[in-house]
Amino acid sequence: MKITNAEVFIGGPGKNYVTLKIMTDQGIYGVGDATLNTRETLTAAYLKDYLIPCLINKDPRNSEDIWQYFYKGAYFRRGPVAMAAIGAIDMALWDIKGKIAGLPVYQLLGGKSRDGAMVYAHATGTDVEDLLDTIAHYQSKGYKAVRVQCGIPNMPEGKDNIGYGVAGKGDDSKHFITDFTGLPKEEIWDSEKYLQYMPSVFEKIRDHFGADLKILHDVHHRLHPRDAAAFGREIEKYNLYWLEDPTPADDQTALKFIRESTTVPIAIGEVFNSIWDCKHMIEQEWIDFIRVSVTYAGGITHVRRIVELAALHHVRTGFHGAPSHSPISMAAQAHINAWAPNFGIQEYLVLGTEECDALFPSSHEVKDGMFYVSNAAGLGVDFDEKEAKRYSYERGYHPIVRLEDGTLWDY
Ligand code: CS2
Ligand code: MG
Repeated sequence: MKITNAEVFIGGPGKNYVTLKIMTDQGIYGVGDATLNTRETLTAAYLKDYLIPCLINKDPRNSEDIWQYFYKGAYFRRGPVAMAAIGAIDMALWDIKGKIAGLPVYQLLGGKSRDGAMVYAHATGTDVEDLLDTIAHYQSKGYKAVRVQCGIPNMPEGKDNIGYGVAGKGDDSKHFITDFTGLPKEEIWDSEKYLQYMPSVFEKIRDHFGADLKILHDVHHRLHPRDAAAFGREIEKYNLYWLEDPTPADDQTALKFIRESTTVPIAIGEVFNSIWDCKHMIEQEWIDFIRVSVTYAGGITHVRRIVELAALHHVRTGFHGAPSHSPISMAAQAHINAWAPNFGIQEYLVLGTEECDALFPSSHEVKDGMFYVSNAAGLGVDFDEKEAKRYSYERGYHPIVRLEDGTLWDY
């Protein structure tokens, strides 16, 4: 069996999805997602200019060797661009493997360890009342877990009028905005205002919804280790499911101090792209959840390796699932989630607009806050090239964060 051709498409409804399609001489094809949010053309170029020419005539069944070929063969290894490109190829090869076998990918990984995988929704409020309404909305739809983000009173808005955590009801687009209208927007951050206010938000959520709701919160890399440690200690009584990205993710040892100071569960890793970015913190057992994704961390082959390491150290999965992931990588993650003995939870934002469903027809199902993986052969998601013609690339940026005096801060 041979790979005959591979093509890259960019675009989607409100997104620059980077979709790879690998064709074979037996008519079977596979699809992969290389969407590196706000740097999408780079993964497309990496695939088109460097990887695809080497793929032609390779046997698609040798997914491990192909992974090693592109990882070791680059010499300058790792980094989000290379790993997202390799990841897309890897997803497509697992898709092909499943289609050859006539089995869903989770069967090739070791079968199902659970029927449905718990997902969490994003609940964001301009203020606490708004947030409580949004949580109630998700609860009524059957969600057992929500990530809660709230506008902080008196947080300066900055010149572009963006305040931390501020978004319309049930809509997270403003806080984690990808903006397509010019240069990056700027927002202002003030750790003190955040730290003074946020514990009262958790208190109100617990008072309102009781002990069973799983509460997650994302600090988005914005605290110093000492502040994060003190914050974690202060909010222990609200029994969070996790505190995400308390400090910038570059520094693994910052987690040691937080871990030794508080029992708050720590989740990190959405910006990691290799096992080497998280090996130490996993082995030291400084974290509770690993947030890598198949897109940014080299596909199923590499993420499986991270999951296996994590399992040895009581670390559970909590894969990244922001809207920048196309339904292809969400499907690939669903197969790992169905299998992984150390599955924790999956981030899930409703992608299901009619346009998105038409572009990526899929047989996966999300119901009552659970993701039910498809039994179709391969990844269980397709890509409609005719639909893709409706979309084109548009440059977008994440916001820039500054302190009030102008100092540049972590987004
Ligand atoms: C966030 C992301 O989902 C999350 O946990 O941290 O939305 C993040 O802001 C984006 O993925 C950046 O592209
Ligand atoms: Mg996050």
